[in-house]
Amino acid sequence: MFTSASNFTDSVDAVFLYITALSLIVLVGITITMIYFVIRYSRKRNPVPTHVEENLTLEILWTGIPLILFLSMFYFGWVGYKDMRAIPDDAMQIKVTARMWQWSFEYPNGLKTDTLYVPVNKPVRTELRSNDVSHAFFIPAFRIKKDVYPSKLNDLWFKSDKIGRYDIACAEYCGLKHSGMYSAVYIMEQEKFDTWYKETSAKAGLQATLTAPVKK
Ligand SMILES: [Cu+2]
Repeated sequence: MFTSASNFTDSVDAVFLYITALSLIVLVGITITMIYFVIRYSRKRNPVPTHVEENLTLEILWTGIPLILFLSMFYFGWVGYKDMRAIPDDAMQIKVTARMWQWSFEYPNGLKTDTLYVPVNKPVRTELRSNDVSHAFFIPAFRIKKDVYPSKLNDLWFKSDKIGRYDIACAEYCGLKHSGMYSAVYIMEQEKFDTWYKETSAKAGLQATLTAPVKK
């Protein structure tokens, strides 16, 4: 589960583990306290009810501690999210188009593919558009996901240092064959990518350039 396949994997997994661990601690803590109270303050042991006065210290503590814990979850999530929004200027630009029920990718020179091929260790910025309904671009191994709308342009970036093939899924229910809306991203050695890009572009009658004007 915890394999590092992109620049975001470690931070997302860390936040995930942190939230799970904290939730478990809180769950166990509350359950133990509850069981203790049920036994300690049962009617059998306390036939006469006591009137309980307010306790300001206790109230501040049980408000303050959970607040700090929950805000810390937010903080770590926010830090990771900020990195996801800081798109490097030298990122390779790929236009991603979603439609029921497939993905298509367009390289800066106009080359179109149904599978994504990118070089290893290269930042990639994907521009996400939909031709019909709402979809979501999801690469589970990279821990990145973003909604894809017909009316609004979204973008997302990643960098992978692990050669391999990774699933691209649609993570927003988009109709009958939503569950089959898969593609893949291949992370390739730079030279292999260059060769692939040159050959595939040539077949499509295109020049193998990666320097089309950046549109933001
Ligand atoms: Cu979809």
